[in-house]
Amino acid sequence: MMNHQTARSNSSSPPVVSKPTTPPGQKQPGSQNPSKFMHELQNIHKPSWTAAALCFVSLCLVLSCVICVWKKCIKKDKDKEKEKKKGKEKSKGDFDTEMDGSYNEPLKEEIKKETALSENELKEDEKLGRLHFTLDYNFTENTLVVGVLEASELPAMDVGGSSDPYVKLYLLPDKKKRFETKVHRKTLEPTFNETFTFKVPYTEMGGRTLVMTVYDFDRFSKHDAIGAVKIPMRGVDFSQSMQEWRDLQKAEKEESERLGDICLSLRYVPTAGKLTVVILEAKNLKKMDVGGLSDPYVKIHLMQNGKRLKKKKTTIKKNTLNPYYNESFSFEVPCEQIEKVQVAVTVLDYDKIGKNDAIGKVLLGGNSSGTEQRHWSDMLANPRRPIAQWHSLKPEDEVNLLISNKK
Ligand SMILES: *[C@@H]1O[C@H](CO)[C@@H](O)[C@H](O)[C@H]1NC(C)=O
Ligand SMILES: *[C@@H]1O[C@H](CO)[C@@H](O)[C@H](O)[C@H]1NC(C)=O
Ligand SMILES: *[C@@H]1O[C@H](CO)[C@@H](O)[C@H](O)[C@H]1NC(C)=O
Ligand SMILES: *[C@@H]1O[C@H](CO)[C@@H](O)[C@H](O)[C@H]1NC(C)=O
Ligand SMILES: [Ca+2]
Repeated sequence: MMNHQTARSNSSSPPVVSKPTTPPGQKQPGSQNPSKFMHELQNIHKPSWTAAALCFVSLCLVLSCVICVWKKCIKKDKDKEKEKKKGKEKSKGDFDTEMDGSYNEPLKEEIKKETALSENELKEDEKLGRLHFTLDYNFTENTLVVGVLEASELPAMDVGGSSDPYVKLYLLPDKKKRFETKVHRKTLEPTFNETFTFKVPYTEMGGRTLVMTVYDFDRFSKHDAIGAVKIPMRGVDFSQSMQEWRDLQKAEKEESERLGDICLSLRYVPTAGKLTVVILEAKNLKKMDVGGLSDPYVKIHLMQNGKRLKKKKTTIKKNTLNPYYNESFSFEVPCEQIEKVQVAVTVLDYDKIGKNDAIGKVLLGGNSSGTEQRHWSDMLANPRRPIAQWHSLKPEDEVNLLISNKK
């Protein structure tokens, strides 16, 4: 915005300066006139000179007025153009949603939010940093390959003047297949250097939008979204690989389906070969019962190679979406095994009749991703000490897909 304005005023100022300089130099009266007439001539010329000067000053005034009005007109026109463009984008978005019937409602919501946000951005003009990434389409494998390289100039989200950034990415309208980079501690210039592949037929690429959101990791609260980059795939030329820096735009606070959050602590004592999981509490759980709140309880599975080794569960908390448990579970895991196991934590809604529905799930372990991996490695780095952390619940089938990939 700023550059735009300065550029405009620079280009329009030269005419104001250059025009006034031409008239004065030309009006030199001839010095060869007979001396008799000189006096009279000078008498006549004197008033005409002042008149000329007056003329000139008023001309300048008129000119500057004209320029002023002209500039305002141009600005209005440009604003109109901007609005027109925005309108076009809006209608394009609406068209998008009509293409994929099943995702109509959520997408429309999102587009509305997006346009509302972009209007806010114009006003606020916040600096959220930039993201460096690559895009490739592999025509033999039918995969979109996204390289998340690095971020730069990220804002500080923590009290200490730093952030703990990581990136989540998915390919709209499919929100189930999600990837996360590792968390990088206390940096505003993280180098991620990770690649992720989405299997999508080329014919479907036009309707997809890649969303990469940079988050600040926090152990004890919900992770803040720093900003996001959204790239509609229809505009990308896949005949060559693309590498680009993009400014992060303000991200929606809740980009995923809200299932709720769970707080648990992990503790490992290597000498005793004991892994302890304390389920502390959950909050903002998704409402599963039609006629009221949920009756949540938590199942904990110790897993290896996709197989369930042990199973434990908490008590059922009746009629609440914010249950408090503080229940502790221990597993025997020898030192040489700890790198090979995983802990799956599932929050379910108890139903007297029928099957209990899973509200959401998280998977912790060496091979888990993002914040879950962070929690696990913090536990291993601090033997004997319980380490508590909040996690956002993920859809059960998304986590199960992760588990089955590890078989
Ligand atoms: C596509 O993927 C295959 C297998 O990973 C690889 O051998 C090939 O070089 C890739 N092609 C391109 C254009 O990247
Ligand atoms: C990024 O990863 C590639 C392959 O893993 C490696 O060759 C390269 O040195 C890495 N770059 C940085 C800056 O870490
Ligand atoms: C949680 O449980 C532990 C062990 O049973 C107990 O010592 C602790 O006081 C409990 N914490 C709270 C906040 O209730
Ligand atoms: C972690 O992933 C690697 C490579 O995909 C695999 O060899 C290893 O068995 C996995 N470990 C666990 C605990 O799943
Ligand atoms: Ca943080």
